[in-house]
Amino acid sequence: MSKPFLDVLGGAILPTAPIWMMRQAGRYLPEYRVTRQKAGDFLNLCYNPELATEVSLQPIRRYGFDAAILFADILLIAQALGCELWFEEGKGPRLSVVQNARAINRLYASEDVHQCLSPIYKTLGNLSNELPAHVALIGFAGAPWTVASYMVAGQGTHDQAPARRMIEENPDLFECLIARLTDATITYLCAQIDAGAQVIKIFDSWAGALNGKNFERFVTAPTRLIIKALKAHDCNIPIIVFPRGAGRDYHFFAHNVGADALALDQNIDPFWAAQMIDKNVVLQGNLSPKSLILGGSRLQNDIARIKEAFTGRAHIFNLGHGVLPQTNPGHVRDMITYVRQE
Ligand code: 1CP
Repeated sequence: MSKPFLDVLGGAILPTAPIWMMRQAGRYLPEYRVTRQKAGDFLNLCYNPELATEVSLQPIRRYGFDAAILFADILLIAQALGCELWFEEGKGPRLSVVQNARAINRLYASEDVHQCLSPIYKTLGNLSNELPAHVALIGFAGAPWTVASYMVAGQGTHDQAPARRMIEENPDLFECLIARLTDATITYLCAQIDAGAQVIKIFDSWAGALNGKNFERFVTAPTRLIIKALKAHDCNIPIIVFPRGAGRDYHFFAHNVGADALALDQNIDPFWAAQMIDKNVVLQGNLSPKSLILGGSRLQNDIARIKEAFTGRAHIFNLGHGVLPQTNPGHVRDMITYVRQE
């Protein structure tokens, strides 16, 4: 059976775009909250293949999305490299900081990440067996820059100032950290492909915090290396990149890194993207998560504008960023109806 999501990634233009949502398995769903409670905490949920499979399947069962995404987190790789990682309720991730050569040298070798991450591969194997035939399976990782920015700060920040300071003070040392993450991410993503991931998405959620030479060196170059290695591992694996906030750097990014598809954040005008971005690049996005919270005519109008902009292009419907916990699950159903209405 064909999978519309994979067909579009191969360049097909369908009458209605395939749909999934960033963070579609998450706290806006009551069934997710029940399973998360059963797991005890978020990390236990990520490392429990049975429960992680269950939460990935929940939005597929409820809404019939065209793709399921592995349930995990971009920061697990830091833990697999030997950093401490925990999630503070209501506050977000916390990590032991990596800010000097000693801390970088202490990180484990790439091949050793499997020891920590093997439950993730098991989740992908379960999902491959359990997903309906028309639904594609997405594996993912954070891009080295975004993951490094959390490792240097020890937590999320609004402006990535600690990592940017490290770049200013010691760019070569920062590059060592990026190189270690690039290697580990390649190892991790190749194993995800072997375990059943049919598409890989690389989240560079903080790409917008760098520009110019630093954007090329720490955002574009490592992602290009990762994609080259993944294509060498499996020449058919489609790759989606998400350089959130990259603004005008969006324009050539997919081409510069060799990606098949570009996920657009909600600050990119869809008409600009449709016109400026090479037709060979599949576009994904880019409804604002706030529009999904508001619902009603705002939601309907925003979706109509996205559909109009991407008419005649290979397009995957998605949000510009993750679905927010306060989202009404009914609005998600409305979104799907509006997208599929011809
Ligand atoms: O309390 C909970 O249940 C935890 C909330 C949560 C969830 C559901 C976190 C904490 N991570 C996740 C899962 C997750 N994270 C997925 C798989 C589920 C799905 O998409 O359906 C994915 C792909 C991610 C990716 C992720 N984690 C990103 C990149 C995408 C983005 O949102 O920009 C980032 C930056 C993270 C870090 C992270 N993990 C969790 C939080 C709250 C954050 C952001 C922290 C911060 O910057 O303050």
